Amino acid sequence: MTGTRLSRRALIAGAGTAALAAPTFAGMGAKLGGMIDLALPGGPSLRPTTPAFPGKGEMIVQRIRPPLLETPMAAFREGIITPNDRMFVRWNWQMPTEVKAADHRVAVGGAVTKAVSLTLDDIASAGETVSVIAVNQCAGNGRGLSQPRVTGTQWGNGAMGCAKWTGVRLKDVLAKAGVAAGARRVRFAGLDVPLTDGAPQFIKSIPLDIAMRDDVLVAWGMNDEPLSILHGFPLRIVVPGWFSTYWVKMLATIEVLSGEDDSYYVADSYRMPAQPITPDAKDFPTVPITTMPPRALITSHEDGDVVKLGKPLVLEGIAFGGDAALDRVDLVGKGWEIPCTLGPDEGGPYAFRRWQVTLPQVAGDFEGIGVRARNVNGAVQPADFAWNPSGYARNVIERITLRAQ
Ligand SMILES: Nc1nc2c(c(=O)[nH]1)N[C@H]1C(S)=C(S)[C@@H](COP(=O)(O)O)O[C@H]1N2
Ligand SMILES: [Mo]
Repeated sequence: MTGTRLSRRALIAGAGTAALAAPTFAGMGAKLGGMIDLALPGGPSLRPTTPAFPGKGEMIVQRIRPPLLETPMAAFREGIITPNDRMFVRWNWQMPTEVKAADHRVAVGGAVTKAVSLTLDDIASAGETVSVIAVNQCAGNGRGLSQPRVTGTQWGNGAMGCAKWTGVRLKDVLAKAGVAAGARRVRFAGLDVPLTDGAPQFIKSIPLDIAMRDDVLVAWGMNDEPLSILHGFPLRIVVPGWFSTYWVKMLATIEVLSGEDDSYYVADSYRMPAQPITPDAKDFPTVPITTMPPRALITSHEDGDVVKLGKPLVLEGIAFGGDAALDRVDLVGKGWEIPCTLGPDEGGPYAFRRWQVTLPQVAGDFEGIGVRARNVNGAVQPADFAWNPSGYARNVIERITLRAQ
């Protein structure tokens, strides 16, 4: 983590009212950019793209309201930081489209010594301002590639991005209320509420030891700009190494729990089979989605691209270690593998890192090649996809075929 210029003053000064004129399909009609093919094997694969969302460049539209916007893979071709106008967007329920910074409060309560209601100024002055570069990845990233097909947003691999997050440590905010003895978990709620009567609010909790980590933040900055409404203005939780379902946006409530969390999005949803299962399995034990496994993707080429016979071939892409630093990336084919060269470690253990490999001479087609990341804990991407009913935590080696001509 490093110090930053997006300081407390910037938070207060920059944070007036954030408002979002959310586009509708009708209003957006003229602005629809093009169509993009996500190459999803099990269903409709074409999606419209649009630059119509405020603060966003050309994004893949999975849903307008609540917004689900996917990052085009082209955004991952340069650098390790995903620009704010390309970061994917995901809301379970429609969020408020206007938030006044001056009126915003974060209630800290539950198993605490003294419940408090904090202004943005209180939060910003709760401790040292820190930044961490970390991958923000939806647990369902790549779900649309599952076979057999699964339910949920049919994402390609663009429900992820890497940004620099700036804020204060969650533990310093918790200290304002004082965590009571016997506390077990810390739960977060945002300003968004369900659209349907009786539907559960999107609230999520993490174990206390994770909440107390030095790099778990209550963040207001994303790539040196205040969070936009779409990304959770004015504050969001950042848990590096964990899937971003826990990175609650528009943070309004922090609740310390002295027992287990039986709320819907922890106890019933966002869960994986405890052991590998087959698609016909019923009534299997489940565990919550938590940390991210390592992943690598080729960004220089797409499936079906033509490469020059007899010439050298340079392949490039991004990788990340998940909940531990990246250790290595290998290019793998059928029965062979070649180590890739990692780019400089620019962002630390939770960031994207670039990789590259040069093949001296193209001698023919490359059938089903892919890249395989391993992290320093020894976690390595599997060759076979561990199917699960929600397509969570996909990290199978993604393969493409290149034609030589
Ligand atoms: N308040 C709130 N926070 C939320 C969500 C939500 O629906 N409401 N969705 C979560 C999920 S599932 C994801 S993948 C990330 C997406 O973060 P982003 O939109 O900034 O990319 O936000 C998380 N935080
Ligand atoms: Mo998500």
